[in-house]
Amino acid sequence: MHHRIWYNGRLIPFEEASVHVLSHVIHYGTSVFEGIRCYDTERGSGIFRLREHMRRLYDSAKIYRMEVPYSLEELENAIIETIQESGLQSCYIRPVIFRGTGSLGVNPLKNKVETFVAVWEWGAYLGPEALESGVDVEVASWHRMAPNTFPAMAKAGGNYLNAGLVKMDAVLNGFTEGIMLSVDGHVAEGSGENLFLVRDGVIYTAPTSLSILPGITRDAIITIARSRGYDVVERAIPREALIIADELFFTGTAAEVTPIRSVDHYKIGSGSRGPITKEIQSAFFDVVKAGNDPHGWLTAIPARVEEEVAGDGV
Ligand code: PPE
Repeated sequence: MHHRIWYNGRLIPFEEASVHVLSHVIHYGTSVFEGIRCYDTERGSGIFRLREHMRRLYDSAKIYRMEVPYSLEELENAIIETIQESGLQSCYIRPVIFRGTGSLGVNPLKNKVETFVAVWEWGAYLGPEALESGVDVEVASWHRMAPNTFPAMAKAGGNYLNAGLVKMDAVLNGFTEGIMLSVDGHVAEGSGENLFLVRDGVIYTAPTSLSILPGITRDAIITIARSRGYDVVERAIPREALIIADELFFTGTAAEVTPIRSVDHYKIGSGSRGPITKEIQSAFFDVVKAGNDPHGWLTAIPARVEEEVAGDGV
């Protein structure tokens, strides 16, 4: 189903939501964006950590000197309106801020800042079996950017040229995903996911100083794991620690909590979802599926006002 797109302040039909070929973003990848999920929980539709995603979006825009013509609250309302209009109970939400037309050449300062929000249904990111059985991955030959090349804290369109190389190699080599190392060879993250490692009951993940995206699911999983009594350590992880890990799992908005069952054909742990991964995954799904929300992470989608609903049928 093609849902309406919120484009520069208005909800417009899907077919009309196009950009000019001379938009700066087409030539130079000058966009910042978010990926957010709205869940159909047992207590109604709720957006997972909307405020945190919007903060990261506005941080990304600030880093790239983009002046967003809408306040954060206005864009949150635009997202809620787009979901309401779509009629979807659960969806993936993609707000994008990009440099449009204005001038040609690298300097984007004179190019218009444009904004849109799209929503669509998106199932399990790494395949329907992945959440239970785990995925097979490789260590990628392309690394994450060095800290003095691209700002890793910005979720920018151009960053995903690197991610795309990693993903294409992985898929063509018969794997589901690739794990990138940092510029100095430590474990960083997947092409679209953060990574966690379990060894002897302790949970490890890379620090943000290694040019990973500071994932919002990563932060939620750290909170969940600590609240269940686990030690979660953010520190540089050597590549070979992947091989001897008891458990590995990915986290991300799209990937949720996905176990990894092998790396470069090395079996990880028992070769299936490990017990701590399972526990953390269940605790995560208890929030987003059951709607048990001790941390206040869900933003409810209010029902549409009555005249609008009535108006639809007339
Ligand atoms: N690292 C990268 C590189 C990344 O792209 C994501 C999200 C994460 C970590 C996890 O961040 P968070 O979603 O805040 O927990 N990747 C998004 C885009 C996936 C895509 O194919 O596009 C996502 O999961 O929505």
